[in-house]
Amino acid sequence: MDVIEALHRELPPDRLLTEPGAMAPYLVDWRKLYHGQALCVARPRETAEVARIMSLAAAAGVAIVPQGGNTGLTGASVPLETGSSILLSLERMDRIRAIDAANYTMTVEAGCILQKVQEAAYAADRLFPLSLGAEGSCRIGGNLSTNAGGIAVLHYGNMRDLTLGLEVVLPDGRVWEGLRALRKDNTGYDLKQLFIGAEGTLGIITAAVLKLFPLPRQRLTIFAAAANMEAALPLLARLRQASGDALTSFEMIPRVALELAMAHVPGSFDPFAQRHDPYLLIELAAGSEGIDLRAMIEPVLAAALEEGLLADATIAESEARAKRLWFLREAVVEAQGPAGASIKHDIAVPVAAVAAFLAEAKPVLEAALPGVIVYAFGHLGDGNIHFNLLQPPGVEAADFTALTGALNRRVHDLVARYGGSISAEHGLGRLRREEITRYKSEIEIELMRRIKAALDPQGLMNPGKLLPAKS
Ligand code: FAD
Ligand code: 2HG
Ligand code: ZN
Repeated sequence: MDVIEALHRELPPDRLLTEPGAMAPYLVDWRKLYHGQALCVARPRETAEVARIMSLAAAAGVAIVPQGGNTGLTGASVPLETGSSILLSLERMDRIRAIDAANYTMTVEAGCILQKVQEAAYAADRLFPLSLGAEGSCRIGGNLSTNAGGIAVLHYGNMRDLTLGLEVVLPDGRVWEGLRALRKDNTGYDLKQLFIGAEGTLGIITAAVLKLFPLPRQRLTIFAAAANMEAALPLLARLRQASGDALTSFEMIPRVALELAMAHVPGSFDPFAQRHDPYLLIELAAGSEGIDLRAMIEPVLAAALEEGLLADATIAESEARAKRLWFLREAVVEAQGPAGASIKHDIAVPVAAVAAFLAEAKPVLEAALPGVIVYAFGHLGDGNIHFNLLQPPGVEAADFTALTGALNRRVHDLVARYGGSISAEHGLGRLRREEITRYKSEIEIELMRRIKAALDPQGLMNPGKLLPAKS
């Protein structure tokens, strides 16, 4: 009996798609760069069903590609064009299994949409702090498998820091029940860390225990115009210090991005009368009403304006205004689509080196491709910049994207010189799986291959992603 026939016996019709039209949305990535093929799309509802699918696939030697919300930016959630794998969508496993407010934890299934998790925590007077532009669509299993970052890493950490336990179905169909809700557990290797950030190459995450935090009673949102990039760093340090480390977001938006947002995304606006570059979107949060965030921060802003570190600054006077300012941050991402083809770089350098990196990188790229738009924005407080390049006017999209390898090389070699990373939060996927061989040592790649071979000896989990092809 072939694997599809066996799956038909296991799963009701709505949980197994084989018709091309029904499968189509699962086979193309968010940016529409990768168009894959699959034998079928399986949509199990329970861990036991995932385990059954995995053991049938293992017995038949068929590869599995896990998928959450399919919002990933590196092509990792879409199967290869060979059409020989099963796409396993976790979307039907979207129950919140438990919220333990006293323990500050919640146990959720991998298919839960991030926003639903945030809302459930809020209803229990708790905060689940992971937050990113795709939060209305991305799912916890995808967040775990990419070790997602987002806009509050500065204070709360990334997905790895927010996870206490996991339930994982291994490639042979056995279930590892690691749903521990402990802050301390030194009983050998921390296995959950292997699956976090593994991009589905080691097993299927089916559930997780997540950390919760006190719900902030106050937030302060500031949109500021820095005098220049160099001025941002002392401001970051002063805000952290003056607020007792209540700073949760420190995002950077260059003028070029605000302009493109205003040109392409309705509802975008310029918060200031004058033009400035760059802008900072800053947020602070305090757990208690007794702390006056505004009184703490206003003198820091006043001093920065006085000294010329800042050219202007506005504090949101209402939640609605704060939302409008955050809308600009999302619009900056959205504006890239209508602006034409783009080449993404998701880089990190030490926070103190961001200004120097940008000052060096920008002219290098502008000289390499005259007219190219350097669209560098992002999580400045984490040293993580989305150093994206947009299609120059007058150059065909195909001619521009043909330069991807050469332009990647310029950016990534410089990143390496600054002791940085070529993927701060989006992962390697298909996009950077070969590129990484230039920047990780042989020993690191070898250790990764050994882990892969130990957990997935048949090489069935998400082939062609994360690990470079063997030469
Ligand atoms: P998918 O795209 O479905 O999958 C991602 C990877 O995880 C794939 O390798 C897949 O095989 C694997 N996977 C999925 N579920 C499982 C599972 N249950 N078990 C094992 N493997 C699994 N990312 C950031 O880090 N920070 C941001 O600020 C950010 N902003 C974004 C804004 C927009 C508008 C968009 C479109 C994307 C953004 N992203 C960001 C990227 C993306 O949203 C994240 O990588 C997110 O974590 C992916 O979740 P997903 O459910 O969509 O995963
Ligand atoms: C963000 O920070 C995302 O908004 C998307 O990580 C970045 O578009 C991008 O390159
Ligand atoms: Zn980002």
